[in-house]
Amino acid sequence: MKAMLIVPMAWLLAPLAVLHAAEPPALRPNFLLIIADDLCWRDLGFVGNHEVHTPNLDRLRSEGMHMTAMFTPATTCSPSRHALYTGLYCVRAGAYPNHTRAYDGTKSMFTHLKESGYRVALQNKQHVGPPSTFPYEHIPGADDLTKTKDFVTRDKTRPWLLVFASNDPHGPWTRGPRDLYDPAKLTIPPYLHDNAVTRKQLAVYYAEITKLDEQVGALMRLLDETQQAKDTLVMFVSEQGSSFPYGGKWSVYDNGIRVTTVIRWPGRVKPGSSSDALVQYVDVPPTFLAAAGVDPTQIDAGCPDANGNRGFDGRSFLDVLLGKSNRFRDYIFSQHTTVGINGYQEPYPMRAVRDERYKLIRNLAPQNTYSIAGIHKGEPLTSWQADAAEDPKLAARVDWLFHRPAEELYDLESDPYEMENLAEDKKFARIKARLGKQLDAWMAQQGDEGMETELQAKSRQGKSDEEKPRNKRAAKARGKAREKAR
Ligand SMILES: [Ca+2]
Repeated sequence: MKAMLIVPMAWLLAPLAVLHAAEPPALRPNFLLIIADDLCWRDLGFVGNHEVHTPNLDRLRSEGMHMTAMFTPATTCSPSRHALYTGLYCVRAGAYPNHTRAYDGTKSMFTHLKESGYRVALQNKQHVGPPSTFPYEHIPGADDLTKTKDFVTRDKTRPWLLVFASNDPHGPWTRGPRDLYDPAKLTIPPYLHDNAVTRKQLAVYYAEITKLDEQVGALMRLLDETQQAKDTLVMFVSEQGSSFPYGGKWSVYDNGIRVTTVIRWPGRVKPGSSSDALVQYVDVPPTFLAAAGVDPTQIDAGCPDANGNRGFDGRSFLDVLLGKSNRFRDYIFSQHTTVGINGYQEPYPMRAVRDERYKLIRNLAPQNTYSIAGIHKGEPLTSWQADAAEDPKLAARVDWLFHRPAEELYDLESDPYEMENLAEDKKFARIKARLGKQLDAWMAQQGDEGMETELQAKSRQGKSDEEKPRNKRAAKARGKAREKAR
């Protein structure tokens, strides 16, 4: 009977604790953020792809909230993760090409939660820098949870943040139970060209999604075993699109930037609930801080925007999670930087803004050819090109991968695969102008100069200045050690 009384009290007290950030809430949750790698948001059982076996993710979804309109502001691994961890859009933080790093001094949710008493760790895939921006303890590998268990049980007096960054289903697709998927029997999504090569690749991609699902199952068992499930907010994100042509990665189409998101938080988030509120990765750190009783509006993100504002670009969507609201953003934004990507030939910068229904894309160098190693070379594209010799519709679809107009406008409601460009249709001129104004304002706030910014991308790759002296010191120490050994 006593326990029955305590539970409703916790419900009442916790939101108050969030409002009065100075007073720590009675119970601060642990955070387990699980990140897939190159998983198109559509390719999960509970999202509607019933050919992909994801029993553990299906269960997680039934125990939490499915957020159907989360978006990443970038469409490759490294800038997506920087935005997800820092709460800052990519250009402002300096982390906009692939294999990038934030400006020195930028802070992340690892910094902020650590400062408020959390223990913080990241398991497996990193792809962020500089190290001082991301002060986590690194746990290598994704398949062995021995060190994970040690981390989550080591100190019961302090809550923890663990980011579990899987490598699955990032290509090459070599892992997972392939026997589950017969290429001949698969349904080919309408945005892919159906041939034997596509089928074979889709089967091994699906197997690797099931591998990811097994990792999720193991993590959930670990929380159960260590009796931390009820105290832990679990968030799963699909990261960004798959590496199939039109699978979305390296593009700002919805397949690339839309993110399947599930949040389980026992006692706080209603099991089996859904929200279609527009949210972005940059909103995740403020939300975690709010859930931990820290006021995210008082945070110094460590890196100013073009107006000198030092707060997050994102805001807390805690009210959406708690079922108090289903409206959040009016617009989401994304960018893609080609310079510095493996095998890129010419700059091909993209910018996009989307509301609930429409998306405007600007390709800032439409006179160039978009060509990178990932989608424009090798299979399945070579087989698509061969088939296109006798299929004009497919030929046009293949050509679109390389050449796009300066502007693209889509009605996502009637055209969810973004195949009918309305940018030149006068009926949509007002919608295009409204979205264009939002995009201009976002780029200005970010200090994004379009092509200029694209051309500076390489200066945002590699090691930071902060790391270089450390390397020099290490090299000097190694030299001394060698001398001594002689
Ligand atoms: Ca990725």
